Amino acid sequence: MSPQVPVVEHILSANDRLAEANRARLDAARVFAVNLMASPGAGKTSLILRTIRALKDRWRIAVVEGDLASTLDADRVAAEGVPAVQIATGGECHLDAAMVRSGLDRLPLDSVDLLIVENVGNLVCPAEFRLGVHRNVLIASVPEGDDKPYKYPPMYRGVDAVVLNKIDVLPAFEFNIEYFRRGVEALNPGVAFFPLSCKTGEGLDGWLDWLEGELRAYREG
Ligand SMILES: Nc1nc2c(ncn2[C@@H]2O[C@H](COP(=O)(O)OP(=O)(O)O)[C@@H](O)[C@H]2O)c(=O)[nH]1
Ligand SMILES: [Mg+2]
Repeated sequence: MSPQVPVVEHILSANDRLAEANRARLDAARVFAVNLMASPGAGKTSLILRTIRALKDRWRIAVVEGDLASTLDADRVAAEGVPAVQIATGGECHLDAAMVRSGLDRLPLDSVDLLIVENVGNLVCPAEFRLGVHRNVLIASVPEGDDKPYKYPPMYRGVDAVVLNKIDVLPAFEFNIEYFRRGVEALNPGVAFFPLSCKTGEGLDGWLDWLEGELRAYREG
């Protein structure tokens, strides 16, 4: 056995304990939390901005932004008038539960209904680290190609919804939605699936209805 294996297991189980503590904290404040994962440039921030604009009159929203460096995304979110915290991971390719905890420390949780977490752009590492959120969402996008579920299965397996963004550029790409969908279904049967465009707004209603439905069910449960 590799001497590295126990070390990795230790890190993951320590992370799981912190994730449970994050969940307890969110539940105590009745904050419904969603983690968005995707490659760099798939449209995580664009979907967050669209979601904020559509829902902020009905729900109190806050955002935790994860990136290797810079406050660019948090600045864009804050410009919408919602609380935003930027976590600079300093080179780490994913958020972990301790980073999310430091984000929670800096947010007014008692006056938040929906917390959106933008994970670091990466199609591999974020799948390994539980954060304590209530739902995990993967955003794929048309320019990445229709074979990504076949090549990056772990990310697709564990999520509660798959968004396919940038459908406005479908005519410019060889992208077979049925092939993509079959790959997703093989890994995660019945998962919620939302083809949409953050640019044109097409398909956004399906995503917003799902998200709001999950949020309502959580708050009524
Ligand atoms: N054509 C098109 N471009 C998009 C769409 N959504 C996002 N983009 C563009 O894709 C780039 C990356 O978007 P961003 O939201 O920053 O992605 P992130 O890195 O996943 O947060 C930006 O230039 C966006 O304007 C879309 O639906 N259609
Ligand atoms: Mg972003």
